[in-house]
Formats: sequence, C-alpha cells, structure tokens
Amino acid sequence: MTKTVVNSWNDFDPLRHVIVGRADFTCIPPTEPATEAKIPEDSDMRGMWGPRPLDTVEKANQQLDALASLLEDRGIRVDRPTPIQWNQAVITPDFTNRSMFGCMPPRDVLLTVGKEILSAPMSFRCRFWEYLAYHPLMQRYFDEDPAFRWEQAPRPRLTNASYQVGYFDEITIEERLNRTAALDFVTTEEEPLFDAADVLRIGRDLFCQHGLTTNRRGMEWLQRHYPDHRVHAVNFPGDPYPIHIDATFVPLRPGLIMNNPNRRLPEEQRKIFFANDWEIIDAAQPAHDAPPPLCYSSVWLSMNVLILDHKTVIAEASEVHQLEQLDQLGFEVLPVPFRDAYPFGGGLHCATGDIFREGRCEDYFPVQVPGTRIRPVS
Ligand code: ABU
Repeated sequence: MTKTVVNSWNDFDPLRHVIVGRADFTCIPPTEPATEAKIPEDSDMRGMWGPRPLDTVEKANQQLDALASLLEDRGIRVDRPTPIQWNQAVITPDFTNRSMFGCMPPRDVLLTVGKEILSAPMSFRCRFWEYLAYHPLMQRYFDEDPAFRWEQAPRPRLTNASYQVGYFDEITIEERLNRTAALDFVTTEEEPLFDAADVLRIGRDLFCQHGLTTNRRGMEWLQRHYPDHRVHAVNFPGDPYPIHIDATFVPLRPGLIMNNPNRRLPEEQRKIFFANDWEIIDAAQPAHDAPPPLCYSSVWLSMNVLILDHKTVIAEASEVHQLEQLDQLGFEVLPVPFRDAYPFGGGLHCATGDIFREGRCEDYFPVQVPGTRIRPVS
C-alpha cells in the first residue's frame, strides 16, 4: 500500500487519492433549530427521526462501494471512514440532541486545502461528532505524511444564540426566498460557523457560500486561518435552502464553472470571474422532478459531479441531460448509479473527500475586483 501524501487545491486537477463515505448506521436526526430548514414542508421526512431502514442502507452502500471500485479500477486510492453508531444522543454542556447523522458525505466535514485537512465546525447539532468517523484515517495520514497538517476549526457551542429559533415557523417559499436573498439565515453571527461543503476551493481563492450553514464569522475565521488565500463571500438568491455550494456553483476545469440556473450568482459577484476570463454556464436541467424518498437534498444533485481530471468526470447515471451537457463540453463522462445514496447525504461530490490531487496552488484570479472579497481589495 502506498504511503499517504496530502495535497489538493481545487476540485478539478487529477485525482489520485480520495475518501468515499459509508452509509452504515445513518440516522434521520430529530428536528433542531438548524435542520428544520432542510425539511421542506411537503417532505416525507417531516416529523420522522431515527435509524434509516436497513434495506436502504444496504442499497446506498452498494452504490458507494461501486463508486469506490470504479475509482480504484482507474488507479485512484480510496479510503473509507469508520462509521460509529450514529443512533446515540449528542450531549454537551450547551445542548442535547437525540441522535447524530452519519458519514456518507465526507465533503461536508473535511476541507482539504493544500497539505491541510480541516474538520469544519458544522452548524447542525446532530453533526457535532461527525469528524470522529475520519479520525482513524487522519491519524494514519499524520503518521505517513510528515508535512500533513491535521487541523480542527473552533468547536462551536451551538446554543440557541447560534440560531434564529423559530426562523422556519410556517412561512411560504416566497417569504423564505426573500429572506435568503436578503442574507437573513437561520444561523446567527454568534460564533464562527461553516460546513466544509460551503467552501469552493479554486487555488488561492476560496469562495464561501453565505447560507444556512455558513456565516460571515466563519468566513472571517477562514481568512485568518488561511492568510495566503483570498476568501470571498458568495450567495445565490433563488435557493430557499442554501446549504452547501456543490449543487449550485461547480467548477468543471480551469476557466469554466457551471451555475444552477435557478440559483444564479448575482451580477456584482460575477465580476471577479469575468475579469479573469472565466466562463459561467447554466447547468443542464435535472432529469428528475423530485428527489428520492427520505432525501434532504434537491433534484440539483444532478450537477453534484466528481471530476477526476480536466477531461474526465463522474456523473449520476440517470441524469441524461447533465451527462449530455458534459459530453458536449468535451469530457469523457463516466455514468454511475447513485440515487440510492442521495438520501444519506448527497451526490457524488458530497460522498467524497479529496486527499490528493496533482497540481499546485495556482492563482486563477490575479485580477481581484470588489464584489465578493471579505477584506477590502487594495
Ligand atoms: N449538499 C448539496 C445539496 C444542495 C441541494 O440540496 O441542492
């Protein structure tokens, strides 16, 4: 077995080593101030919580294992987390939550920036201990790569002060859209909060989605933690549940980004991309008009693709429009069935976490313009 080298600066350089999640013991967590957000009013998940049915866990694991095999067949090293029994209460001095969530989506928790892997604070109480599933791998990487930086963001307290309690009391989708467009989210600015999947890494620039799971203080913390990077705040009006950037704004290769046409990046925030000759295209429409049963995520997991290199991409097998669009863009597209895994925490990008991609920290945005930077542009 090869020794670990941690290194990844973006989502598109050649992938050589990755974590693929596991569905074992995944729970539907009980309602808490932050997760009411993720359960649409007409969802079949409203009011339900507890371990997910075993047959659905098995089906999800089959698809996750098949993804891992495909990657290994292409010479990519795959590691897997060690699930813990997620059907246990989370008890801290500040809150109690009756169950945890799972470890199918490593992308939500682990932020790899160069030689560092940072466990995010996480803004859901049910996800407070999720990083523990990756602890055995982190210890191994620490032992094998003397330059690996194993980091943990400040553990949040997640008291009621971290949320606008009652934010999701019965309001219409229109009211919800108005609130998110006005940057009024369930999380407050009480303490730094972010999920790793809200951070889009493009070399020296980190684009952070301001939404239900990431606040401005979280971005400020990231800017201080990564002083050589430029941290940007972006938001996407049109998304009533803005959680994680990877079904909204997805770089495909240097110079090309796919944007969810229902969640367009505002004009002011596009300037930095255009000033540096990046093209932003609309993603293809999803093939499905509803997510699978008991799924938190939207139909836009269609665009939650895993890029293997500048010419090769894995996309969900039934997403015919997305497959066709990627094909027309010149990619070799590898279709992988993955809808049974969606309810466990997302799509192909969510279900993976970068450990090693070839390439260095490039400056893709040498022309910095106002509009997104959280620090003034000099
Ligand atoms: N984790 C990405 C999910 C985003 C969405 O539901 O559209």
